[in-house]
Amino acid sequence: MQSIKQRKKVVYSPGLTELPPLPMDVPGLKEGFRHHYTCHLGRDKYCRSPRYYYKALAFTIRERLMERWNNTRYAYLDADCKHGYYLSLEFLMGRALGNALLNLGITDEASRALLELGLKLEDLSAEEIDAGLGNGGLGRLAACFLDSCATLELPVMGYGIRYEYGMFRQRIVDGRQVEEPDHWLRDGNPWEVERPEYTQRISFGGRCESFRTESGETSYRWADTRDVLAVPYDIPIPGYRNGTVNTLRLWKAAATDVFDLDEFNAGSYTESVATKNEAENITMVLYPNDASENGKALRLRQQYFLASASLQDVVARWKAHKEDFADFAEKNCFQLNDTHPSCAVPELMRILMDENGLGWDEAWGITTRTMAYTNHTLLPEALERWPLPMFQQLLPRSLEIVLEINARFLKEVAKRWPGDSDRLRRMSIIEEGEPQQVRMAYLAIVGSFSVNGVAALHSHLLSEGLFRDFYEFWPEKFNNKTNGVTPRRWLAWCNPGLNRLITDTIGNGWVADLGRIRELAPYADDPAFRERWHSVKQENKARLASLVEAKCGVTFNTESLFDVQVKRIHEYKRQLLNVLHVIHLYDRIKRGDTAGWTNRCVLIAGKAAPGYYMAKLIIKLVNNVAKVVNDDPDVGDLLKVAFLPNYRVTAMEYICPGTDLSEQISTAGKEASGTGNMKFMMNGALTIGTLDGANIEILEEVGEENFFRFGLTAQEVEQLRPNYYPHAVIASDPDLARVIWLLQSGHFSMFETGIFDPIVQAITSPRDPWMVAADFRSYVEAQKRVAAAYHDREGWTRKSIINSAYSGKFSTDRTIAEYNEGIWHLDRVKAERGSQEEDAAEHHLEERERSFG
Ligand code: 26Q
Repeated sequence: MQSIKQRKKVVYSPGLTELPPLPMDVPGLKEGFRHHYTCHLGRDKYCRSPRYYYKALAFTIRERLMERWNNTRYAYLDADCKHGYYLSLEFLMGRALGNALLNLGITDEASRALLELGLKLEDLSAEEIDAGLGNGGLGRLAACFLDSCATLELPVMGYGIRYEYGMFRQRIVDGRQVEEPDHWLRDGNPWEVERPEYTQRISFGGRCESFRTESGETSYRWADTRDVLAVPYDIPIPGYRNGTVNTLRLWKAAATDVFDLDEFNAGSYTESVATKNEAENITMVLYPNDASENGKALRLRQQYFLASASLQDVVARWKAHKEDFADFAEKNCFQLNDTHPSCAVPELMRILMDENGLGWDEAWGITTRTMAYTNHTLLPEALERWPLPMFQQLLPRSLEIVLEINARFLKEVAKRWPGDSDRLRRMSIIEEGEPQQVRMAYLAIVGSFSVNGVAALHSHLLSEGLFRDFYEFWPEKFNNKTNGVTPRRWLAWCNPGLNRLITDTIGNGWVADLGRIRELAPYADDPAFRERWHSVKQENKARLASLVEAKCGVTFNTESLFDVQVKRIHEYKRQLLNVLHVIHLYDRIKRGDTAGWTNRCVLIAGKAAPGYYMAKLIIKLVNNVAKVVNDDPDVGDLLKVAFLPNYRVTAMEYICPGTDLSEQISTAGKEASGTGNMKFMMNGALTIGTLDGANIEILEEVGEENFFRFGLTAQEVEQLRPNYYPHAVIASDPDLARVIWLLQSGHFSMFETGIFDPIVQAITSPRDPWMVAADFRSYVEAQKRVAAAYHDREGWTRKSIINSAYSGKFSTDRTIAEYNEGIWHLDRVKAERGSQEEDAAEHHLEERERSFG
């Protein structure tokens, strides 16, 4: 056993960095603003550009984060605490300004300071471009997690990639999606701090050599590599009014210096510059697919780049303070956000063995006690696989290690199930075939001590289905962590009207302890409270309606039911089922079947992966149906349809507060969790949904009478599959038959004959994996219950209040507390508080200690 090692002594000069705290009041903020506007940005009284107003405010806030950021770092260092690292190819952060103001507790002060300068906070806020460094759910979850880690005072750092181009911007031309590059850094990013002093060197290519060490052991060397530099950019992550500011570290690729380039290029200048380009390409663009795009070498480069840079960074910091790796696993934990960063498993092995001289067993012990893997998908086709030859070429040393991991692992499996060669084939990290493939999920499972799904049903289906063999081998590794969303951004910030009403009613404790929002439940029976709740919803609907008017030219009447489905466009999410219902409503209107009608505004938004033909066709269909419906004078206010372009974090901040009905209608067993469903619920929308993902848990919280459930269960879906005949379903349902007929007859494609044939084919195919037709009747009946319920305004408002009141479970504070209790085991570390935090925080923290331990 090794003895307890002392921390190395660090020498620093406090005099260099000690400053008086910056004022957080109105005069202080005004002063800061003027200083940055004139002295820092160099603008004068004649420049009246909102962009510079925004920048001046951003810098004013940023410097107030800085002192807390340093204090937090010092607190973590002093505590010598265990750290968590969230490794993710995506962080869908959205805007930072409002979040920083809210979490610092100076929204009102900033607002007033600006008013006194003749400016409006909302106008400045609108200047900020979203940091769209993610596709959807998985990326936004990472962002919500960071907010909760900082709020819970957990020493967790995010590691990601600083993509030059984030998620593409979507425009709609002739009803079709057109992608445009998102050059979000063009005007600079006031929220990042470049830290070239922590640059790491990342190797690619080359070959492996073995050699004898002086002590006579075999060791390995990775030679003739092509190297790239990883330069970190740090982004502050403020906790909610607690003085904590954590770090999101994003890596940018840069070429190594020119001398190195000359080696490869035999002194050729132009070749040299081209190589520089190749290096910098690694972090140029986010892959815009939310299901794995297999076989793109650049994507594998990105993944290894992130894993290697982050691990080297952590190990370098470790070695600055510690003599050896004896308690590395007790002090560090890496959470892998899906398999995307799972190169981290062989990479940590390589760093420990090849660069630090540890033996296999010791390195493997450390690796498998520090890695934890979260799965986000149930679709087998979305599991990441890399062709072995590509892996070999790009990461020869990693592959060697993966093969050794696999050989040792399969030996254990064979011991447990002797002679079961089929099981070995099924469980092998290497899939046989032409070419062989590396199964990244299996690598992640074998290399981790924890494997979790993101909702109860999802985790259950992982153990029973996708990862059954592994569950049988290691049942203790498998666990569930139901997703959440941060109530700071997704209620307190995005819905100021509701924030005020809730806070007036039960105080503001709910913001940092969402369980307490349950105290609203009794007020559902109070008519005066319901009236206030309803009028907040109406204001939010008006705000959403103006957005729709401005971006789509469609007029939404706020007296109508606002029926919303916003998420990535995917067949399994069944935007098609929504459209079929819209066509059915249109058909009813045209037939005059409108007795007891509820006026409805249907809003759909979302991006399609650029290469996903059917998803793009669905967007076209939504737009064509919208055009026919909205232009038909017979329809009027009975039904409106709009497709809102360029859905993103900021769009959702306007959409969820103004929504009455949240569409969560995926084929049961396909949506791992969903998180949009939680944002809507918090903001008082009712859900129409299948028993899928976290919908099930939402239903459990609110009860059947406050949720519109429909459709086959996951089990029924699989039972029906072999005997599914959509033609028979259509033949026995005249409403569906008419809808299909309208589609086929070209009613929505007058001058574009046959463009929707592939959609009709998909729906009518017995092999339709998403079984759209199977759930049509049940969906339409559920929508009838929705329409009837909306007629009863008091009843609806009651249900709306109940939905918010029972949304406490879906705070990422609860999710993160569970990650920490079940997986990370980090101690909370309090950072020094400023005066601003003092009053607000003490109160919340005590409350939270009681609920989360
Ligand atoms: C992989 C390899 C190559 C290129 C792209 C990808 C890739 C990128 C993003 C694969 C998947 C994603 C994103 C997946 C995702 O967002 N999944 C969602 O995660 C949410 C958070 O857990 C869940 O709520 C959703 O149910 C799930 O669909």
